[in-house]
Amino acid sequence: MNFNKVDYELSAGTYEQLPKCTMPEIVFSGRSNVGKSSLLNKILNRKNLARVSSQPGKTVTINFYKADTARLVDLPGYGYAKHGFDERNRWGKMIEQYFQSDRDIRLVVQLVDMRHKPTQDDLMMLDFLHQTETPFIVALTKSDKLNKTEYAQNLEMHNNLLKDYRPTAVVPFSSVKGEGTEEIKALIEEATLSK
Ligand SMILES: Nc1nc2c(ncn2[C@@H]2O[C@H](COP(=O)(O)OP(=O)(O)OP(=O)(O)O)[C@@H](O)[C@H]2O)c(=O)[nH]1
Ligand SMILES: [Mg+2]
Repeated sequence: MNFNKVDYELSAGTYEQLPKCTMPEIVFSGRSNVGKSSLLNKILNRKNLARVSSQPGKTVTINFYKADTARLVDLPGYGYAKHGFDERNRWGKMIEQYFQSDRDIRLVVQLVDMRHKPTQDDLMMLDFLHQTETPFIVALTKSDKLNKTEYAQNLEMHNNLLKDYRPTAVVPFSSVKGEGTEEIKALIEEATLSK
């Protein structure tokens, strides 16, 4: 897969707007503000393809980016406190419809903030991925914000908490330092070639 040749394709805000699945899909999921846009921009070697926001929770659509051999699918961030019940409901419905719309999902990159324990929403998502046997990796974001001791402690904590969900890999990642970029790209590449 050519990571340097990826273009924005479309944003879907309703089920009807989802594109037909015509290619393998790599899905990016995580809570609002976890660093999803930053990770996408980093692996695609772009400054601002996926918009990095200082205002969390702005993304309420599923965004599709097209590469030569796969689509990259950016799910809306969940768990943003200011979203009212209706908005959260809408989120849940969209995600559910996406996963149930007969896709060729090769890999989910689930983002979790390395500094903190997974949230209830993170655990719900991990549980869903595990239950549905969807292949996924966990990117532990903002790794640069931890000192050496915290880094080791939190890596162990996450590995322990995550192991029951059976991720293919757990990768510390920093969009600032670049840590984890090549490993995540290799795992995506491998997933697009699987089957
Ligand atoms: N230090 C550090 N900051 C990061 C990292 N990744 C993201 N950030 C910062 O965290 C904030 C949120 O990053 P985004 O990439 O916009 O997060 P997002 O998950 O796309 O957020 P929403 O789309 O709003 O849900 C921004 O201020 C980023 O600069 C990282 O690896 N290290
Ligand atoms: Mg974003």
